[in-house]
Amino acid sequence: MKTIHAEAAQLPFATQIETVVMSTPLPDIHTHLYAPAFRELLLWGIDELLIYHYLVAEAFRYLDVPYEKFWAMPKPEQAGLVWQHLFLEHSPISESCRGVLTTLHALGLDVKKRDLPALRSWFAAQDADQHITHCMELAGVKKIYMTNSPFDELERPVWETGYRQDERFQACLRIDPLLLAWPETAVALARWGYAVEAGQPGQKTFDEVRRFLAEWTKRMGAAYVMVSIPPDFAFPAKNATSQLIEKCVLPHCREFGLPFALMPGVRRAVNPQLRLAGDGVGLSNLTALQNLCAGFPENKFMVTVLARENQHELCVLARKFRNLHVFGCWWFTNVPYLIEEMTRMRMELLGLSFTPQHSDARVLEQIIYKWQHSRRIIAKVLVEKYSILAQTGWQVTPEEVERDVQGLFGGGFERFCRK
Ligand code: RAT
Ligand code: ZN
Repeated sequence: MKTIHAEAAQLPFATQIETVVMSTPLPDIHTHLYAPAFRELLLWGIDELLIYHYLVAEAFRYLDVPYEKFWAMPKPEQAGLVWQHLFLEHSPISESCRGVLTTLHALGLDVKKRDLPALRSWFAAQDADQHITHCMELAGVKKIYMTNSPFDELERPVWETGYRQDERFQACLRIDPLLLAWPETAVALARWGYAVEAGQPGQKTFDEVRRFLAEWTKRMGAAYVMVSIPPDFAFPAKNATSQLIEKCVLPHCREFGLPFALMPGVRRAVNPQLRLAGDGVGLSNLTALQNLCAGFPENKFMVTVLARENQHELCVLARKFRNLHVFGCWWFTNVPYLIEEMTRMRMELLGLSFTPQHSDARVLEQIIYKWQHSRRIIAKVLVEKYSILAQTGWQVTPEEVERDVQGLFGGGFERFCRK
């Protein structure tokens, strides 16, 4: 790594740090992207970029088309409407709109022409596989962590018929239906040959759920087990969610040495008519997380929370529990204003022992803008922090800057996973 940034050492201090932050390769530890083996599940191209659910939610602020009419349209028509309302009839200043333009610009496309058909032609001419590598290079992403659900009807068959490993992608086991919709999931598990009991889960069910988790962890080669949870999540509690976590997920993670990733704060389907764009945010009671970290010191928890108001409490919890790794500025917090606030607060409370960002990309090219935007902010905060140290006479060397940035960009996370 030293050689990559050797030239940076010749530059003025702030520029040196920016150069390192902008160019250090990193793993993107949570996305919704898929390896090419999953075929149409890997979304890419201008139409997909325009109908990203973050943009659809914004477009409906201006659109007067009925929801169902919009969803019945073919994707290019939906994309055309989003383009019309969010880019042509209003200036595209929101973070998600700006992201489309950053992405196109980085790919060498001329955004000032505002020529949607020309953009479509450019994307149509790309070779998908080379395009993945190109986007990863532009984003400085060396590994894309996927979100893999055995409960997804389109995804499961790919795993069952033998997924062809792709070095650029890392699987992660997502289990929301198991923990959040037990009665329906019990039926599915029974159908797939797991002898789970109906009703309140008992020991036999716990054993079978662990068998299910073990099989899928091995099949996927999963790096961690993951769930997003609503604001009212409580632990311990007398419900199936709490019992399944304690009796199945935590022992499973201990056995396989995997972190359990928790993403608290999402209120699903606040407006169901918006479909994927219809989820909201709520303040979580992080006592549940405190109980998990304190009660299960042999387990590792990686956590990002959705509510801005929970960010400080999360940092304080991480100061108390070294089995808690804070990561990312998730979804509604992934806007420059909050990324800067959260990154500064995390550095001030946790030093360098956290992972500042993940992309959550759903469309391949989004990794370009999400990382470019975040890296700039992380660089700005780091420059400020090192400058404050310099006022005391403490000087960081270029090697120390590289070490610190590598720690933030995957090094600390990988150490946490290995522990
Ligand atoms: O950020 C998103 O795209 C959300 O829709 C969610 O998928 C969220 O990131 C999650 O993983 O639950
Ligand atoms: Zn996500």
